This record gives sequence, structure tokens and C-alpha cells, in this order.
Amino acid sequence: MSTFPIGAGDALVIIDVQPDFLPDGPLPVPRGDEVIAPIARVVARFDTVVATQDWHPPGHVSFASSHPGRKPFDTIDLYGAPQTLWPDHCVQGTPGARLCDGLPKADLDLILRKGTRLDSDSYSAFRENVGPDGHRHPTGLAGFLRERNVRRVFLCGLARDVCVRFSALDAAAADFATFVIDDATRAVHPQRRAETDRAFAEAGVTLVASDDLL
Ligand code: VGL
Ligand code: ZN
Repeated sequence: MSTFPIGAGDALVIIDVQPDFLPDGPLPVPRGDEVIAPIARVVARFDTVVATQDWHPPGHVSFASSHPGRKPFDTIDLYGAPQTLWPDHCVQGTPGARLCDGLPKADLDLILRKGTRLDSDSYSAFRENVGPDGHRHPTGLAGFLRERNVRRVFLCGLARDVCVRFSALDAAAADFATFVIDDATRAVHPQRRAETDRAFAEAGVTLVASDDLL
């Protein structure tokens, strides 16, 4: 028996399962390839399935290479908020920015691209990071889900401590009941797991296992 029977008001949101985040990519997520199998197992349960792609223009503000003297994983102040600088990754139109082989692409209702503006990043599928005008602009995903009468959002993908984390917090802030399918995520920094778990707990985000949905 399924612990979480999945129905019409539920959406699966698959975050950034792209080759550049796999263990051989320029921004490797350890064991990131292991999320694909559990995602492929649960996808058929959902009427609404969204996948995001991190989709940056060349020279993106989040790339360390765009900031002379900085190196990957440095943190800078950007528009009054901390911004981690990353190796170049997920450049628009490159093979590393595609959705990974093995993802159930035929089941996707929406592919949402984020981080597309040169001067702002977007960890979250729901809202960009703070931009030059001091605002976090919505991507439109909350409206898409609401118009389909979605009440519960189930998140999975990469990376647990970056884009999955910020997407889950924003889903909860947008009043969706929010779940993270834990075994269908992997983190850039697995050793910092407690920090992400605390953020989930404070936001009322519930961790579930993919088997609980079957
Ligand atoms: C991500 C770092 C930079 C992610 C995206 O998908 O978690 N992490 N851009
Ligand atoms: Zn990125």
C-alpha cells in the first residue's frame, strides 16, 4: 500500500537533471546519476510532471569565470545577497544542459528553463535569486500549478542542497504542501546535509521515499 496515494492534485517537479551535474560533469554532484532510476519509477503516478533546466547564457553572473580573480565556490555579494560562484555549467544549447538520457521525457507536461538572464541566477524553479532591482522575480511555475489545481508538490532531482532546496522552500512559501523525494535527490555537498534538513524542517517540507509513492 502506498503511504502517499498520488492523485489529481499532485505534481512532480524534477529539478535540473542535466549532464553537467552528473559525476563526470563540470559541476559534479556526487552520485547524481542515481536519481534517474527512482524518478523513472514514480513518474507514471503523476498527472502533472514538470522538469526544469538550468539554462545559462555564456558569461553568466553565477560563473566564477565571469569575475576576474575569483574561483569556483567563492561567495560574493550580489545585489545585497550572497551568491556562490560556480564552474561554468549548463550553458544554453550545449550538450551538458540537455535533460539526461533515461529521464522519462515523454511524460513531461512542462519544461521550465531558469537562470536564463545574464545578470541574475535562479536556484529555485519558482523565483529567481535577487536581481539588480532587489526583487526575486517569479518564473510563473506557481501560476501554472495553481491553474491545474495542484495542491501538493513533490520535488526530486539535483542538487538537494541548492536548487531542490530553494525550490522546496519557495513551493512551501507559495502554500503548496511540499514533499522532497529524498532518494531521488543528491547534494553537491553531502557532508552538509544537516543544514538542508534544518531548512526543510523549518519550512514544513516533508521528506518521503520514492517507494512510499508506489
Ligand atoms: C545548481 C548550482 C548552480 C543546481 C544550479 O541545479 O542545484 N547548483 N546552478
Ligand atoms: Zn546554475
